[in-house]
Amino acid sequence: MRIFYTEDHKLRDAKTELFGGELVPPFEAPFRAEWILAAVKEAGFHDVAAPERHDLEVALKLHAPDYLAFLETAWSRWVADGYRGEAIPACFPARRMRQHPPRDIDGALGYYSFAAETAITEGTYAAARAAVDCAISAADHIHAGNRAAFALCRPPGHHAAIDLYGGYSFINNAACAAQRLRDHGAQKVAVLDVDFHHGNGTQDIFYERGDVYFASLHGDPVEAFPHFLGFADEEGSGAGLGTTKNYPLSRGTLFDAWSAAMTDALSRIETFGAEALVVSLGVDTFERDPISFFRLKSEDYLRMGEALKRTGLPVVVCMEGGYGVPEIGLNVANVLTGISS
Ligand code: 7XA
Ligand code: ZN
Repeated sequence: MRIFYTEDHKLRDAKTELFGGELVPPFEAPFRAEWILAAVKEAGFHDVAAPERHDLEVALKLHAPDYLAFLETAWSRWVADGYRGEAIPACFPARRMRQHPPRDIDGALGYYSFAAETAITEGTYAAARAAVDCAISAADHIHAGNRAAFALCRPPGHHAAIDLYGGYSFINNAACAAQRLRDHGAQKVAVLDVDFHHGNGTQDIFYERGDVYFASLHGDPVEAFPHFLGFADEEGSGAGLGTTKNYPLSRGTLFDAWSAAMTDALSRIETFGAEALVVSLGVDTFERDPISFFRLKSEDYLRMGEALKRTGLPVVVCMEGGYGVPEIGLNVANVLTGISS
């Protein structure tokens, strides 16, 4: 299996995250990709390739043009206004307020975000573009006839909605991979999101589309980020009615219950008739993840990969979350090993 990776991910190296009322070192940091890369090589995956550079053609089919322009210029606008810290939103267009993009960067940050933990920094946009390059290159690799590819994306992408960033996500890598597969001629594509957190961005992007199925297994939003999306009654709308499926799961969920939900999701994806599968892979479902509450063990990720393989579908795996413990590398490697078995 080819791994798409670029050192450009290191351009995203924020120093602050708003967490528990403090500015702390971010959970989502460059060491994550390095640990994962080392572990997958250790597991025998030596085919590591730099992604091709891509323009915004794919992303512009998913995200609003003004949103992408905002991401590109946010840091320079922030610096030009004389701020010394990292760019963090502080005022949001909440209920009964006007929904329009303000001229000032303070207002624009709030308008284009749904959460305040994620600081925009100097290299954020460049790193986000490089992560998209990994996802698109992985999709191209599948289109060329390969059964699986791993996009070692950093920063992650699955919280990035049509015109909102947050949850460490800026541009939606998995959605770009799915769109690329569609552009290559796949009539129906599925995105299976196995990160601990609901993929609100991916759901938002495809909610009204009948050509991309979205299924997500995640911590119940009644007690987990992103809090305001990911409930079981969200099923898509318009042409997309019936093509969104959410599995909110409770605190302490073990692999048996988790796996039953995945089996159900995969069976729905088969019924849908997907020709290719994009997996938003977060390993923050691990029992010792510092910000999550499922209880998966390292060996469970092997079973997860084997189940993905049994679909018989070509698979693009895009890296999402998973934090703080050395096992993130092993857990990702186990998924890839299962897929390759
Ligand atoms: O999959 N998404 C993540 O892993 C990021 C979650 C961000 C949570 C921030 C809550 N303080
Ligand atoms: Zn996550």
